[in-house]
Amino acid sequence: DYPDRLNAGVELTDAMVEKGFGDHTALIGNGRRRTYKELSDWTNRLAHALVEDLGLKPGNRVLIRSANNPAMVAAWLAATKAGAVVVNSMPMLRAGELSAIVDKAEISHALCDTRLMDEMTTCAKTSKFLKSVVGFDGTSNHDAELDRLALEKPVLFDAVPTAQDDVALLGFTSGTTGSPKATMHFHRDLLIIADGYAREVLGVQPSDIFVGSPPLAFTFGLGGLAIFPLRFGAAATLLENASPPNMIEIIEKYRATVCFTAPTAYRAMLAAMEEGADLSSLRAAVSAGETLPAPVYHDWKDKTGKPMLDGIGATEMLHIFISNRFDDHRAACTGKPVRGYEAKIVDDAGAQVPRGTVGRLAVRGPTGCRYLADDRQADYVVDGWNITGDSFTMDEDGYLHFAARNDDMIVSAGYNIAGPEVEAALLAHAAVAECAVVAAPDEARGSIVQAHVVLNDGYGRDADMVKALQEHVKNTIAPYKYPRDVRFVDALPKTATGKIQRFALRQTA
Ligand code: 3SK
Repeated sequence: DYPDRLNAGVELTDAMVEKGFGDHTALIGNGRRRTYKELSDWTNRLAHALVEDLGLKPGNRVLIRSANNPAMVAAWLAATKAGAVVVNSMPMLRAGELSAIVDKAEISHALCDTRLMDEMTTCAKTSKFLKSVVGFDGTSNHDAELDRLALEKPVLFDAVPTAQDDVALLGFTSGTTGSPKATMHFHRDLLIIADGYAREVLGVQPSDIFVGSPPLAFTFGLGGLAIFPLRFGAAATLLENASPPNMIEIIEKYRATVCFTAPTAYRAMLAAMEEGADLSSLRAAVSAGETLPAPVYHDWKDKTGKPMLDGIGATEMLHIFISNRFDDHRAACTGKPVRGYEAKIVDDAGAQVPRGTVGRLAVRGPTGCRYLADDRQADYVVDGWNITGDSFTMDEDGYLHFAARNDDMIVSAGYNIAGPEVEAALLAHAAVAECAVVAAPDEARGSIVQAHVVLNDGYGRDADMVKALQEHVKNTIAPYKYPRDVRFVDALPKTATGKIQRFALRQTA
């Protein structure tokens, strides 16, 4: 039950001060700690600047561009308090990718870490929607335009009394086609994921200290590294470069208790434990974003004596909706629905399949998919059930087991990479006549992007060409999407009507 008037930005800051958490640490990052009172003051000052200096109006769409740091969290909360609809974006995105988001979401204001301004400025030059692009200091030294505007503002702000079902957040997902889709989430949704998953499954306490790697631009990261700790008076550590060694350093330094990351990073942490890394403070290790291999689950249990909690979420659903529990966990199993959610397995016609049969995972609950202006809504939500892009089985006891992705999405080390987007980037290289991109299994990353490439005449099939194509992709779209495996072929397998048979390539992967 939430009140009709609800502003999630207020609930995660000012309301926490009122509840007595003012002196508790809220955020740790870039060498500084901020209490809940400091976060409340900071976000109120920023909100004043957004409204009074930048002309932000309730309902305006605001893009935030930053790596994970306290300043990004403050910018997000401030814009939310001012009634904006926020899009958090990945720091690695190039101007073309930013433009696609700005156009789709009709972004009027962009708040950008000054260190990432170049691509933002390029995007702004051609945008018909952007009215204002302002820099903030991601290092928290308050040394950028937005920080200076905020500095003299009052520490109290009358937040916009948004309705609980006003849209607060647009979560972007590139989907299977590479054309970005935005999922709309309400103010109440931001609290539901905390009051559901984080409370029921993780039992978050004010003494918890969170650490993890998913970008705040990905709703997995926004929930796990901002909403969940702030909802319960806990502390979030934010790392701009959340490599496994950096996460280990933070876990050891702050005795972090809850970790959100993907199996690839847990595998590296397990190896570091052999070398003496001390992860004993972690009481909860959440794994999601890609399926958890059974050996990682077992190794973690053997070395820490605690379970690793595998779960599945989706940007469409906002966060994790099926999960293992501390007292109910198994290897090679995603667990059972989080309280409030229901799951079933259906065939292509939408009929429920018998237990043990592979089918599409359908889920419904208090959060769900609302695409922004996208015809795919009717495919994703059918009779109130969200039909996910994953194939699962449900066993006799109601546990859910992942089988495969239904589509062309490649999940590599926790990143969702749309194959067609990589193909488009490769095709822009003069040497490439045709190409097809598929997922290839990889021990460390779960899957990697594998490109099958037909070259134009006159280009050599050698290591230099592989490197050139990889560099080209890295310079065209976000670098993590580049094909780690490039194979040259004479021709691509095709149907009689000329469609590329990617399934045939997957079989050779
Ligand atoms: O795995 C995902 O795609 C995901 C998305 C949003 C929130 C949480 C998760 C695990």
